[in-house]
Amino acid sequence: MMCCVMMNRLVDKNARIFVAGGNGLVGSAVIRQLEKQGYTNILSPSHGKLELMDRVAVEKFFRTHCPEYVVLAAARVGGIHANNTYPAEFIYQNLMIQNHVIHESWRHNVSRLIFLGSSCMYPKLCPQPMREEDLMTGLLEPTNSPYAMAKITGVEMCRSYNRQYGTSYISVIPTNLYGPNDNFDLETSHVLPALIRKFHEAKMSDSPSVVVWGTGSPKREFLHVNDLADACILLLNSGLKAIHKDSMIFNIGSGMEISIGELAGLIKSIVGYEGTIIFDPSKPDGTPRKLVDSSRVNAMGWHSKIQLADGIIKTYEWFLNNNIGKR
Ligand code: GFB
Repeated sequence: MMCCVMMNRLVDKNARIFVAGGNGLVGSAVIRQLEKQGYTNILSPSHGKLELMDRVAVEKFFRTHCPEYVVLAAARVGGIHANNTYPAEFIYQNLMIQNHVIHESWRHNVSRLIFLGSSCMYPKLCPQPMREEDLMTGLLEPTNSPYAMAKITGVEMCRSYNRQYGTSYISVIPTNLYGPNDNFDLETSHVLPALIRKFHEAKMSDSPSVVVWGTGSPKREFLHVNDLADACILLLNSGLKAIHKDSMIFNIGSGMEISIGELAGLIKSIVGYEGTIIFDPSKPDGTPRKLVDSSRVNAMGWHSKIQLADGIIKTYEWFLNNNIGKR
């Protein structure tokens, strides 16, 4: 059920838009696409200039710069190993960042905020594809439940502020993302950048095999981050107004699922590696499937445009052009 009302409201091209987390995968894509669409007044101080875990600094930033719109893409993120190894940091840092940014947005009359959630907020064994109504209906995947709990809290904060204060804050729930400015560190990255790096380095050093974590059987849905950024900008402009607690939450996915084993084969062929793939089942598989139902945002006119193979080719080019990994 689509429970929101549409009003015509376009974001002025000179509006002050604060993109929190502008150096990250998502934030940098949002800035890139905003600039491409002619937005001229984007505020995005670096981590060094604005510590989002410092409430006083965040309050001062809002008071000084008066952003009219906020895209909250700043977060402590990482792949399955990082989530599993640093659970305290993942829950604490994400709660701090989102508490400060959402609360100060409300205190400083921000008209529209987009909060970035994650598909790991859905229950581990959620029926597929997962609908926005399925949030909080079951147990979470243990490897990332601290991160997921923090993100669920962010969604609940947006809903609560909408309900009590009449704001119109939107939560988006992207599926697994990839693209330029991703993290390619083998310990902390997500699977797609990790495999680009592993296959590239194995090709360069003539290694006979590449190790892929887990059994290779879990399935994931991948979305190029430029497509997500376009969805965020569409929603920023939508003029939606909440009239139901679930109405301001949008899954954002490509609808295309692939097993980790098949993904490894695809990346291997794009990189041009000729050795063998070895699966390491001592490493966790994580959740078996994570396909989101994107019909809500599709109904608003957004569809993903970048095919997985094309997106991986472009991301590999970016990896090479930015001298990441050993050559
Ligand atoms: O992308 P990923 O780290 O995170 O792992 P999740 C996805 C799957 O790829 C898991 C396997 O089954 C991994 O075991 N995999 C195989 C690898 N080889 C590798 C490798 O070299 N590196 C990595 N990282 N994985 C994360 C969550 O879950 O997804 C976050 O932990 C967040 O909280 C994010 O939600 C989107 O998809 O399992």
